[in-house]
Amino acid sequence: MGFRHIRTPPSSDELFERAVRACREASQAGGRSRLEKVKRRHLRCVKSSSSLVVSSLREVYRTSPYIERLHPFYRELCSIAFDVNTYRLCLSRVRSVERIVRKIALESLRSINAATETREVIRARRGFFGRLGSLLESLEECLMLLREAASAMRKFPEVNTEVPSVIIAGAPNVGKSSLLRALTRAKPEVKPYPFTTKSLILGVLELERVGVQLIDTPGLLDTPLEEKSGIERQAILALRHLSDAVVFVADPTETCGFPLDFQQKVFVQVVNLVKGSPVLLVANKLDIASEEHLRTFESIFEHTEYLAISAEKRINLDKLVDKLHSCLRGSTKWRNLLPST
Ligand SMILES: Nc1nc2c(ncn2[C@@H]2O[C@H](COP(=O)(O)OP(=O)(O)OP(=O)(O)O)[C@@H](O)[C@H]2O)c(=O)[nH]1
Ligand SMILES: [Mg+2]
Repeated sequence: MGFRHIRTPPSSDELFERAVRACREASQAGGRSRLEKVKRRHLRCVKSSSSLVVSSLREVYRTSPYIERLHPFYRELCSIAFDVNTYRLCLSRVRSVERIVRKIALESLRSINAATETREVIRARRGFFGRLGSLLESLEECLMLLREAASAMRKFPEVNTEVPSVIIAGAPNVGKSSLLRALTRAKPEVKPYPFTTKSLILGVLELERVGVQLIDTPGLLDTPLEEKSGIERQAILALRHLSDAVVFVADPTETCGFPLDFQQKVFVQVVNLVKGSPVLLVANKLDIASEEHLRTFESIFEHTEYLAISAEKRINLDKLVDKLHSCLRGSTKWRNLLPST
């Protein structure tokens, strides 16, 4: 699903101005009598402005994604970014306004054709623009919401939902982005303070000719799910809907600023969220971790199996890649993608 090319719906003022312009440009017409000339001019005016408005409104609802048809990950992302119910109502409102515009245009064309005096022709044309103006004005709130939704969707990460995905999760400042940098060509920001990553960042790791998608996520706090911030919720959505495996990055040195028992609570939350997908626990910053750090780490993480690595100094990354490989090899997505030769 590509969101980059979603068009921005016009405002109602913009649409009305375009309609007036289309009328002006279409108004050159000949005819035998004065009445006939005026009629032809105004018929062309109403026809071209109404068809411009109709096609613009059609484009709005044809190019706006149907939320129901999106992958569950994007569906939930939409519901975080904007009011999905109003979005749906607005799309159907655009449809119905498009129908009404066609109807009032037809009525005006009939009145112009039936007119016996130029005054009547002008009245019919003015009537058309009067109704068109108020119809479009009544649509402004919806067009505004659709514009906001389009601009939010354009910023969505371009996740490939068909390829195996590994989510890199953990508390803030533990080295998640450093790991993505070390394993892929992606260049996420790495800073010595928490909350650097504010959205999902993608990288690709080639494993046996399969491009595995690695997704770096914003740091998670140990708060209950319903209290998560908008930024954290992106990480939750990725874990819930996209993860074929998770690399949970912990920092045994606690230089990240988050104590180990805090990180362990986040770990439990992640394991519960991805029910079913394997979660690989890694202890990062091995280059500065002491024996003591690792012993405390092991006892707080209740002797869960883990791999000690250093993302920055590239220690044990080959072992991590091997582990990921064996986790993903069995997945359906993997089998579907692996070239049969
Ligand atoms: N010594 C050492 N420092 C590391 C290692 N990996 C990451 N760091 C440092 O840890 C800090 C945080 O790194 P990031 O990769 O930005 O951490 P993050 O988990 O993505 O942080 P947020 O996006 O804020 O959640 C930076 O100062 C890194 O240089 C490592 O293996 N060893
Ligand atoms: Mg980061």
